[in-house]
Amino acid sequence: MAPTFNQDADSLFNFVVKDGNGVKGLVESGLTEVPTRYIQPPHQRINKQHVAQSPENITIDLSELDGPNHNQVAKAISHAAETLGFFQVVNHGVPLELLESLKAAAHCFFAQPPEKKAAYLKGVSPSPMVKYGTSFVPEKEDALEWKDYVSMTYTNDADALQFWPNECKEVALEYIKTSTEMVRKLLKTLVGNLGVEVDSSRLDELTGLRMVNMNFYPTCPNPDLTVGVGRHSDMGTLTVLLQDGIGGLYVKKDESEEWVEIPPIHGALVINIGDTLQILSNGRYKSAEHRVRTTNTESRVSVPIFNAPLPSVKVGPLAELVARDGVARYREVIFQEYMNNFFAKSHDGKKSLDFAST
Ligand SMILES: O=C(O)CCC(=O)C(=O)O
Repeated sequence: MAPTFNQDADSLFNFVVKDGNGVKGLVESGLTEVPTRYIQPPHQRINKQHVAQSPENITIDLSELDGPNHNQVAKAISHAAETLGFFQVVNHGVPLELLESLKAAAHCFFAQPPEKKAAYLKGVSPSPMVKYGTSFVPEKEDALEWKDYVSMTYTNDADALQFWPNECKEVALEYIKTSTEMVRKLLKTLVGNLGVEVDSSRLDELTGLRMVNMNFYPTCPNPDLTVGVGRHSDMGTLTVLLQDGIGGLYVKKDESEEWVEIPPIHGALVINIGDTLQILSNGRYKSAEHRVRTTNTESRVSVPIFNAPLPSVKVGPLAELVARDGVARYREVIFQEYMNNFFAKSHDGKKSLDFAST
């Protein structure tokens, strides 16, 4: 008979979080309905029927940035960053076979027995740069997210090859390497369209911290009651995200309660603006509030790279923009402190930006 965890919240928490069985272990224990701890309050649930269509939901051919349509494409990128904060790119320079290998590697990592994955739990992982876990900050959340993940922070190739899990290290490293050029190009375009000059070493600082996650969303018996990831914006500069064909990624239209689905497009990568770029641009570019629905059909995987400033970097609105706008909409923050605040709280829309408010 399937275990029931509802009567004993501690045993559920220990099984899923502390012992590292994850949501996947919970599903495999044979449950037929989600435990209470996973039930979201009504305002956080994702109703598939209430999804808007949006003309801002666009796909950009990045190869055109190097051709005669440069200005037009650069404008489209900036427009997307000013409105939805999300867009998709094709001809991005990351080989399509690598995208397939990344999805396969994610499945391969999570298919392992729990004890293999638990070797990367916080506190026992062989490196602080690798962490396996579930939900976002389970200790702080009233309702847990229906997601397991492994997170790999890049320091150098040798560390990645030594410490990252065998099932995914080579492809994850290749993903970072082949996407770096695209991220620089996008950031240069976005900053350039603000009419500000930023030198190459500053661009390096602003994207010097790179974290690849492999997210695994097991099938869920009650998608209407749960979330894969709750509403949040990303803390960094630009996120590059590979999603599989299952769907369920939603982004909030600015200043409204309307949500738009980012449809899976084979071979495309999703780009979204993070809080750092919103701060740097003095509010002109919008970090995108997004969330993920669960499904009861198939397990979903996604593989984001979070490109963020180096921890010691000071992040504040660009001086030229403050002079032009006549106001600094954010204060300057040390990115390590921004990050500490981000990871100390459960997902709550764009509240993370309050840390930099003036
Ligand atoms: O899985 C996705 O599509 C989005 C993942 C995400 O938002 C995150 O990992 O922060």
